[in-house]
Amino acid sequence: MYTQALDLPPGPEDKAQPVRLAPSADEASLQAQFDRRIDADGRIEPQDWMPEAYRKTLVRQISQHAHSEIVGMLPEGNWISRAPSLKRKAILIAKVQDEGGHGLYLYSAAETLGTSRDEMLAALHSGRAKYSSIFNYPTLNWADVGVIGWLVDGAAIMNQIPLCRCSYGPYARAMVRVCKEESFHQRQGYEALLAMMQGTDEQKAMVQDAVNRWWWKCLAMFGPPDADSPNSAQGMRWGIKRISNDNLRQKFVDATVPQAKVLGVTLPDPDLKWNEERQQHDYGAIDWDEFWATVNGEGPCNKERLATRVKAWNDGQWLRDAALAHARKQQQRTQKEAA
Ligand code: BYC
Repeated sequence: MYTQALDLPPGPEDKAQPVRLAPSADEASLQAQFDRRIDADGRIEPQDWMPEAYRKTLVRQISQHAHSEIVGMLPEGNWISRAPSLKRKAILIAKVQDEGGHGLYLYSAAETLGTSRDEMLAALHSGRAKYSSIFNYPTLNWADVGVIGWLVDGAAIMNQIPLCRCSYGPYARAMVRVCKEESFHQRQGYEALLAMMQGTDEQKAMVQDAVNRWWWKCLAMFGPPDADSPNSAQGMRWGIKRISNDNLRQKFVDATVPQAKVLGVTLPDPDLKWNEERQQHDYGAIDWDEFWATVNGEGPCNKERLATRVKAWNDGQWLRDAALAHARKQQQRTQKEAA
């Protein structure tokens, strides 16, 4: 079920497998069965009947998530050759490799819903598919790599832990492993920043500057406010989303404030303060115009990120061709031996 992109594509003899459709007479009872399972907090598996809108929502969210992982390799990958020590370089290589692995788990999970990896990647390469806004900003210096680990991965974990309880089995199971690795990523980023904060004044200033540039972008990562989030209500009803965009953002702020204190940096928000009544932090206004411009392709690095992915795809064509030719040969040999 968890197919790989290098599986042989269907030949002319293979009939296209239609997405599982329920006979319309049974549709109401299948829908009722599906609703009961969702209400009981049960899991939906690939072979189960599901409403087409549920399938579509999952393909949208999981493929966007997968794209975010592989585009997310680029801002940090940029620093592998310039890491300040062999130890930091080894850690960064492992982290970027993990992100590639997360992309593969997620594309595999999305494929179980009947959409091929080639289709998902074509949507990314043509600019039709979204990926996280956060990866359209540049990594200007080494402190940015630490801040991505601490804040970007920190925000990602906050968003992704509830996805381990997502109603769609393959997505939920993929997220368990992803979250374990993300938690290592977050800690390595924080540790790298702690080291810099014990260094020279210039290093400390680099960390503060990176925090200033990334903080607001990280808050926007959680998506638009609940009131402006068209997909939230249905996503929550289906048990895909468990916690709303605003509630996750709030949890992230509350968790990060004490970490910033230990680190010795100031979060760049004059309105950030503890609200005794709410037992949560108040924080300032997010620039949603900037967020939407970035989501819609006008961020500082959108064009560069997409061009890099398209080039990587084109440069890898020879390898995919060779792997497919090899797989075909193997298949012919197996068929010959079986005859
Ligand atoms: N960037 O109705 P809403 C990572 C879109 S990977 C871009 O709230 P939903 C990491 C949204 O897609 C981080 N677009 O949507 C990797 C929707 O557009 P469409 C990625 C965004 O789906 C490597 C529209 O805005 N994580 O962290 O209910 C290294 C309206 O939004 C963003 C995931 O993908 C955004 N930030 O909620 C380090 C997690 N936010 O599709 C770190 C899985 C919103 O209707 N995804 N949009 O055209 C989710 O949890 C949800 O899809 C979201 C959005 C919370 C992101």
